[in-house]
Amino acid sequence: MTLIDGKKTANDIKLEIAQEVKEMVARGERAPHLAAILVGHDGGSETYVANKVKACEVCGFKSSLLRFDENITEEELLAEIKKLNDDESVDGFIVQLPLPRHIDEQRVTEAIDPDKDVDGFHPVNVGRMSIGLPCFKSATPSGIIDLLERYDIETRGKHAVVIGRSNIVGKPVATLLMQKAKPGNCTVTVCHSATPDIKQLTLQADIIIAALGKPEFLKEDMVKEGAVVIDVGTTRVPDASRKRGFRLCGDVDFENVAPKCSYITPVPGGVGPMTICSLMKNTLQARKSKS
Ligand code: BQF
Repeated sequence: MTLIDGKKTANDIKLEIAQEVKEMVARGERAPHLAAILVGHDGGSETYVANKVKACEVCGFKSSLLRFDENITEEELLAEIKKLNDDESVDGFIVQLPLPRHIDEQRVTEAIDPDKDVDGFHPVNVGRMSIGLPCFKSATPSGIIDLLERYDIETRGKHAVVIGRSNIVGKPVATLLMQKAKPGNCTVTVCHSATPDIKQLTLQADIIIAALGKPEFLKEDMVKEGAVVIDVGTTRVPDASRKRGFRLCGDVDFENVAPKCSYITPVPGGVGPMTICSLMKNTLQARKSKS
């Protein structure tokens, strides 16, 4: 069993990006600039945005964090997005999700200029990705593909089973895995809450992507010997023995599943750091496409 070290891989990629930025700046070019909009004070969102700001520092990017009260109206938020769309000093920006219930996330996402949509959530980027055109790829799926590539994991002709069909992970990772490009060329099955017998399907999988958001859902009796298991779950589970009062829990029963796997990602330190890293890659790409 090989443990896939997402933290190290992400750090390696960030150092490659930092080197490239250093060379850009030495040539007299402006460093990439990522802006982030954070609404309210959700604990998870605070952490995620802090991770993104920190990654910008490591990569030599400029970052701007724009905080708004959770009572901001949808119209006010849309106006802030327009400002960032029009601000030539900003290469790319994200709106940290989830948003408060009174704001329509889809409307917000569609207000972002697709050329600055470094999360890759705008329908234009989703559509371009689905037909294999250049675009900003959704960060988590793109991080998963990078891990498969960096660990030289064969995907061609393999059966990948994706559990979960969200617009930000399940659907786009299924899209990338089925594409003819490398790594890809998988036969892909997508399971979800209406799938009658998920175990019957995961037992046939060479590669399992667990992205349903249910702690320790994937058990050892659902996994074929030698499978590759990618855990996308990041649920906060109460844990009094931790100083923060919780621990991050994946969608895989790691302790029991890991011995059966050829490769497996841990939580934390697996897919999560790669998600942040993909955002940095997209921001660098946004900067370069404008020069
Ligand atoms: C790690 C996210 C659900 C909903 C909205 C490193 C992150 C997480 C874990 C992180 C996530 C999850 C992010 C680890 C960003 C991934 O060491 O295992 C980094 O910051 N993520 C997000 O921005 O929005 C989410 C999950």
